[in-house]
Amino acid sequence: MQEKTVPEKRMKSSIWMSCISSVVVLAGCGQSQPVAAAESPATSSPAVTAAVPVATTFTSLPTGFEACVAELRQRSAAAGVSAAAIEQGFASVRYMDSIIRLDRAQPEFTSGFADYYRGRVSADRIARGQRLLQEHAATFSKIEAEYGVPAHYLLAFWGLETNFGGYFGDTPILPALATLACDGRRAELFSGELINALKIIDAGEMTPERMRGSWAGAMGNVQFMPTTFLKYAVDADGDGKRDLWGSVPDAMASAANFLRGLGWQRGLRWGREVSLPEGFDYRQTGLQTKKNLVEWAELGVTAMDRTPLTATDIQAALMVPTGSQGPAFLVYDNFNVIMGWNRAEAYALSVGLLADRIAGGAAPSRAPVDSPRLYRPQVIQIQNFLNANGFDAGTPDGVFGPGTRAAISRFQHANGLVADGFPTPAVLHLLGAE
Ligand SMILES: [Ca+2]
Repeated sequence: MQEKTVPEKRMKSSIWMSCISSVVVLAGCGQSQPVAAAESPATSSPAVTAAVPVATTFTSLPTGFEACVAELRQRSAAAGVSAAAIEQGFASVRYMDSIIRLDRAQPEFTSGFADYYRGRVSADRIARGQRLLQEHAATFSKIEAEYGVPAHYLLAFWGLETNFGGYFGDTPILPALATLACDGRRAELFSGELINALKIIDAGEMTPERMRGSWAGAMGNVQFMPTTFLKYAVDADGDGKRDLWGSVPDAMASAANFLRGLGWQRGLRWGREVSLPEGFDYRQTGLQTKKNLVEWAELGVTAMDRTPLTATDIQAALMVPTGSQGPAFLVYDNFNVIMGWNRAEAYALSVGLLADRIAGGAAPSRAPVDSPRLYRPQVIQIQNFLNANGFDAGTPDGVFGPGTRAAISRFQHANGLVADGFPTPAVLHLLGAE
């Protein structure tokens, strides 16, 4: 079994991972909202990552929007933004109530991975990705040679972030970032993003009027935050500007440059579907458990056609996003790179699986299993039950995340059940939450 990026046309099946929990629907959310807000703690926008530090560190901002904005202007000047760009940029800044409402929205319920996957790795999206692969073949070929990231991955990010440029978000970025900076909860993060947005304007790479995107500040075809833009965006079409809105070569090369910066390993895949033996101990699933392929093979993990795994020291984690009845995946280092772009497991698996399909690979052999929609009060009830019975689920927050899943797995094991952490109706019954 090759671990290369070469698409596996022969692969009979493939599939999915373990995060019933990372798919959260925000109450009242409209368009390009974060796909998995509950597991993107830093901010809910996609291309924010801890790997990309904000430009400046601050103490707290004054309360009151006017005073806060005055302070932000001073800090922008201190950070080297020109007076002209400050005037131009702040002319549009106003308090946006709607941003705060979106930022404070609590996830109403947790949806399962099966729903998430079907919505994002659709036949239409695969076909469009394949057409765009042909259309921009020369561009992608140059990008892969330079950055080491194959076209099908870039297309998968592009497809998931904006449906290949179909929607960038129409929120004016500067007022949105100023509002979030002055809201206080993540003042440091968003102040830095605002200043970096002004630097982009100062450099003449975008105007305040055209600088629009998601409500949390993500911009363009691949939804970069301003800090990511400054650090990783590149001018690939040679017009002297880094245009992530209007230039496909710029957007795709920038995405590749970002992934390389996050540690993408040339020539390696994201992961693959695997087959697990009867009686497998599912407590070994989840990103926290890494073993090399030799060790996984010793545990009975095989390729889907039951041939042995390649005996290598490649490190991998095993994911069963919809439990023991759904598909299982071994994920490699490049999967962690995808998680560096967006910390939601469901997102990262969808990127990998969409990439495989765009490259001509088959769908996973086992379909993800549907799971019940879990509402916040119900999840809190489950978390309280687990905590009360010694299966530490952490602080009850109503979000079905990896901690809750792991606690359910321990509960299942203690009760002689398959410890896959998946909340089937039978498991919910035992947890007192049907
Ligand atoms: Ca350009």
